[in-house]
Amino acid sequence: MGISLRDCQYLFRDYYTQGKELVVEGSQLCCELASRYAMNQDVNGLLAEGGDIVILEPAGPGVATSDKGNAQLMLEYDAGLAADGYRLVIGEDAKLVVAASNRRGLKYGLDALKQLLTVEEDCCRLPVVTVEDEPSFPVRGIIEGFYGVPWSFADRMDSVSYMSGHRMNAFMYAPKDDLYHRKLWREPYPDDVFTRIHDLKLECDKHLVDFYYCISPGNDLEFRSQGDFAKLEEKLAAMIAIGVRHFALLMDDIDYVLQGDNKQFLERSGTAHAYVTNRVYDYLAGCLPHFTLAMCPSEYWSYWNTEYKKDIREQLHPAVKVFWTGYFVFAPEIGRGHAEDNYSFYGHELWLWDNIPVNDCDKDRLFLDPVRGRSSRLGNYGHTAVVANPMNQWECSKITLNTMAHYMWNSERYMPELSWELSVREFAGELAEDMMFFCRQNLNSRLYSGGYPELDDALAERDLERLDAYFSRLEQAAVRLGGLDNAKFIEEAGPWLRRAIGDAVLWRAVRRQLENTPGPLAGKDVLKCLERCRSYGVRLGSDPAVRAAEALGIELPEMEAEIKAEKKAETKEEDQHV
Ligand code: 14T
Repeated sequence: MGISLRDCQYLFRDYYTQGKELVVEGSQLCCELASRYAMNQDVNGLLAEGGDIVILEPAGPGVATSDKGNAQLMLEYDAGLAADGYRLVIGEDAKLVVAASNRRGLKYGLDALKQLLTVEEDCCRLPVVTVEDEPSFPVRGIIEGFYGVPWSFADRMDSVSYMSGHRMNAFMYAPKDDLYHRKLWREPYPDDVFTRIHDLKLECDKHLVDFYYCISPGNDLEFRSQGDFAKLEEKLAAMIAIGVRHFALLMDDIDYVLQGDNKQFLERSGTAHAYVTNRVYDYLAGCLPHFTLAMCPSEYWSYWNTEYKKDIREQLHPAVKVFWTGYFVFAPEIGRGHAEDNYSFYGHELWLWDNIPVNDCDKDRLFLDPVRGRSSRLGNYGHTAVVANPMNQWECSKITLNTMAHYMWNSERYMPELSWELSVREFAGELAEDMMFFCRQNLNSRLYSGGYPELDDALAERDLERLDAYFSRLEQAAVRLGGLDNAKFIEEAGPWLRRAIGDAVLWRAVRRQLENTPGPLAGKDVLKCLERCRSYGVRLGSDPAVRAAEALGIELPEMEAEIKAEKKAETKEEDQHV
């Protein structure tokens, strides 16, 4: 099925069409390449393998190919276009033009062509259209910056190709619990880990995603120690050697009050953080003609002015970008006021480290809702990057991340509910309705959330029939999603899917108790189902069965007490057997 006009108007910034269609014969779009510039080398490398589009490259200068295409493709350099932006023209005469000012723009233009293409048995259909598109933020992507078990390299590889397919261009490597990133920042990576980082960097190159190496030396750096700087430089040099050109120095979540010699030497932490960052900047400048450096200040979460920010503003090299998360780490809203203020306090380009959908503080929860509450114009208030800090569960992070990708590309047009719908549809295909129901039970507790209306209303009215319907719907969704053709999702979301089913089972026990033995004390059956629910170690955001039981007057034991009570009962039973 082709993409709808509504979706085109949402996903592409300017979409000019008079509703005409181009139909060419053949079950593939075979494009004869009619131009070739330096940045067009390896044009086929720009297309995902095995797609419906083939580009026939000329055999050599002035030599025509023997193959005949069913369309002509012009790839043009247009300096007037923004980085990563493109213009795609699909003409009635089967002449296609993709113009861009960099290779990534060409790729996005060809991706757009692919999205617009409908292939039938014997023909290809394309809208006759001009698309003019460019991003709201030059840097868009993921910062793997959470606590807890870092992603596997397989996750990271997949995230890179996912990003490239969703117009994101940055992967920032900063897992808090990679020992060599933070705790043992002085130590070089062991060979086997380093080889995998190298492979990841190569994967980034292949997908036109910039790899950022981030390091967090702030916990115990001795600012006057030449030895410490040598260690830091050694770490960076190893990355430079494998082609890394983008870096960040992270000073978040450390005790940043200077002590001892550090205090003697630099007096204030803002000065100290500007000092170390500037030294890293100078080191990189001595090694590389082009590079990017960002820093995360310790005060990354506040929106008021401080001496720390003043020191950074006045002393940090102007080319260094400064991360922040919006106010209070998990920002429900990032509006114009806070954005403009913090930009003026830091006085450097701001990079939004958006703590969505990260769940490292809520390990028993999944967050599956769209990003909401970010000003549509952060780009006008000093922001040149937006990166998402995802969940430990990479596959499950795709739902929120896809909505963020829409925001990153076109924040002015961003619509959370529509993005959510598109994201869920892409993720779950035919099971989109079940997936959406499941997502609606797992909202980000730290952000705006409208609550759980399907459940909350029925609970408020103590409407048993509606509750019955809710729990059957939940169970049905969880069972069907267990059959989704996505092993990674089943593995990651498994505990939550099982818990959803457990909640439905618990609800039925509650229902039986209400009918047979009314009274506030939870019966054996209810306790058993509750224990099973708790054994998964996770819960849905809506927490439906527990809330339903409690709303209907059944007292459920706290976890500890319940375990004790159960243990007692078990020993009794065993005693009886003896
Ligand atoms: F640097 C930052 F921008 C940042 O967000 N740092 C950490 C980050 O690694 C973590 O994943 C994220 C979410 O937990 O928040 C920061 O760490 C915190 C923040 C807290 F408010 C750790 C504990 C907190 F209480």
